[in-house]
Amino acid sequence: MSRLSPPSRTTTVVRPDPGDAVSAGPRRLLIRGRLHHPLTLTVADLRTRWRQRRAEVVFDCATNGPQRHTFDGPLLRDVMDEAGPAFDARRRKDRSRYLLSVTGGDGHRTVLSWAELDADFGDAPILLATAMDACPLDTAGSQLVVPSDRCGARYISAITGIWLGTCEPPESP
Ligand SMILES: Nc1nc2c(c(=O)[nH]1)N[C@H]1C(S)=C(S)[C@@H](COP(=O)(O)O)O[C@H]1N2
Ligand SMILES: [Mo]
Repeated sequence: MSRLSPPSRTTTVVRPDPGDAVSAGPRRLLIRGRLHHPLTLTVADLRTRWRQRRAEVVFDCATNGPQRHTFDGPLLRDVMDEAGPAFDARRRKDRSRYLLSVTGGDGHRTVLSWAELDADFGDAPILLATAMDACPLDTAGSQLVVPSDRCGARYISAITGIWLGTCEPPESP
């Protein structure tokens, strides 16, 4: 059988995949939800618009064992502050109701509570990495860094979105 296929009479339209770094340029992450200023950011934005921190971390992976990495990037809290969470910032109880959902390019998703990063509560130095082991993440996309976690599951890579909001339990079972 010939490996050459006859010219196709139908036209196939190939749409660029918005998550495809090649066709869409540098990866962008969308910060949306209950915010006054939703943001669309590249890794270069994360590097140039906020002060960079460094975290030397070790986390355990169920399949690959212990992983040791050095990450650079801004505090997630600093980036979220610019997005302007729509809570009453003066009221700790209001802030404590909020959560963040972070999604990776493959759909892997995790949640954080706002209180984990809030300086009046957990004050965890959670980063949106712009480099891992001195290698820039511009093409791969930013990675969530949760230094206080023993396990690696929340180190979401190739972040495409962060949502901030509240989640109310159903009224009754
Ligand atoms: N997008 C995405 N990020 C992810 C995962 C995943 O499946 N998808 N796995 C997590 C898990 S289980 C671990 S242990 C770390 C592992 O990171 P590494 O294997 O790249 O060192 O990435 C985390 N980040
Ligand atoms: Mo893992």
